[in-house]
Amino acid sequence: MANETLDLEQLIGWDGLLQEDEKQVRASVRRIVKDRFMPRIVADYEAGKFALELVPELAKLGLLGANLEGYGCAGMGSLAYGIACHELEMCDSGLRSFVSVQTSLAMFAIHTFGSEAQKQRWLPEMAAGRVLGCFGLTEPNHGSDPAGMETHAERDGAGWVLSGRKLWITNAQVAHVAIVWARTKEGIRGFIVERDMPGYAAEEIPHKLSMRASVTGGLVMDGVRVPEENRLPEAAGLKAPLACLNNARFGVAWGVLGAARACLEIAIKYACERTQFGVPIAAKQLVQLELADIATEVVKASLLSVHYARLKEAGKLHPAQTSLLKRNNCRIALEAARRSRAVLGGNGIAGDFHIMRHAANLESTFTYEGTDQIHTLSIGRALTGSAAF
Ligand code: TGC
Ligand code: FAD
Repeated sequence: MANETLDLEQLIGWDGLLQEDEKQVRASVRRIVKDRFMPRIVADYEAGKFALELVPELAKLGLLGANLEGYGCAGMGSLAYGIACHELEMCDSGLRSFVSVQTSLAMFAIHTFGSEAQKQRWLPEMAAGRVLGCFGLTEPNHGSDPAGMETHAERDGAGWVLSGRKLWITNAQVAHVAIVWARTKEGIRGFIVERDMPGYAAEEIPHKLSMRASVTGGLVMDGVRVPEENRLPEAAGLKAPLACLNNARFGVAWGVLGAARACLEIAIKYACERTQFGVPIAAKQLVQLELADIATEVVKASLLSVHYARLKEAGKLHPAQTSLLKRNNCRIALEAARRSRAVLGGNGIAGDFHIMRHAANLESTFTYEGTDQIHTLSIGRALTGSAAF
């Protein structure tokens, strides 16, 4: 008992919390991450490259559209999907982002707001990874406040003409289809824009210093003619894209705990091996304080995530609870990365030790899918009934 060690999974008590199918998802995603993604992530990150050629392997595991039913999707529960996001982000936030956007934003939008013909046409191909999607809500002048969007669509005979710009769009340059949100005379509507439609282009955002192993770009729509059959018929108003975001924010909240866990595990290993003043630094009380604080926050956040996942599975998770989870987990993950990095001293900034990469990525997770401040205000609105945006 005296010197028995417990790892983070044991501290959380995962095995008592997960059902058999959830443990299987954890094991299969962990394996592909270890065998296929981890060996290349340092080089990919430096090169600013996403491992596009491995997408079929993600699809084979049922990770694309994982939590959707039918149309070739795996129909996983929310907790299984959360665990998958957690394991992916143990490697890199960009890897989880790819799956999040394909699953929770692009496919979810079609699954929830699309016609039967749209679902039949796109979802099986997207689940197989043969068609990639992106989600265009943010614009150069409208991020936190998408209600002000300038992208607009005008009716033209049997179809629409779409013009405007979207910015900071994950998967933009690799997407075959973009879910584009645009203002119309009837209010905000969603469109499936295909990449070969004249007037549509995706542009790379150069010089990114975060999420370097993820594809991020801008969308340009210059009089793109989109047929009526590409409009999402069930999407009316801003609440449609915001409903997609609930789903995606849940995946981010689970994912960032994977990054936090990776950082903590690296810091523990390093502290046990690194000797200063004649003993491993792990034997120093101030180092143990760092590790204990990080572990405590990750354990608490994991337990909250499990509870909220069960509520989500029961259809009872309120958007304010999703805001609370996203905000809390992104905060503690960023703090975990910073404090873990310090445990490694100078080595903490070296790519081979991974933590600095996680820290840089986690800055993006703090901002995207609703900034920390926006979620603070969403919780505040839920508590007080007063919107302070
Ligand atoms: P507000 O008046 O509050 O709401 C308008 C309508 O929407 C409804 N609604 C929601 N519905 C479902 N889920 C939610 N979370 C909802 N929040 C609001 C609301 O009931 C209302 O419906 P109705 O029927 O009355 O019309 O809207 P607002 O303009 O005041 O804005 C509220 C605010 C600030 C919370 C919202 O604009 C917001 O969430 N802003 C943040 C924008 C954001 O998160 N953008 C993310 C872009 S996508 C992204 O970052 C992907 S990263 C991908 C990756 O790589 O992983
Ligand atoms: P702004 O809204 O201009 O905010 C700037 C600052 O002001 C923030 O700190 C913000 O919290 C603060 N602020 C704004 N309003 C208030 C307020 N009312 N009260 C207090 N503070 C406020 N978008 C997509 O649509 N699709 C994607 O796939 C996508 N992927 C992304 C990938 C990455 C790597 C990144 C970094 C972003 C991505 N985004 C995507 C965009 C992201 O959602 C936005 O960056 C985010 O919503 C914030 O918008 P903004 O950058 O315009 O910042």
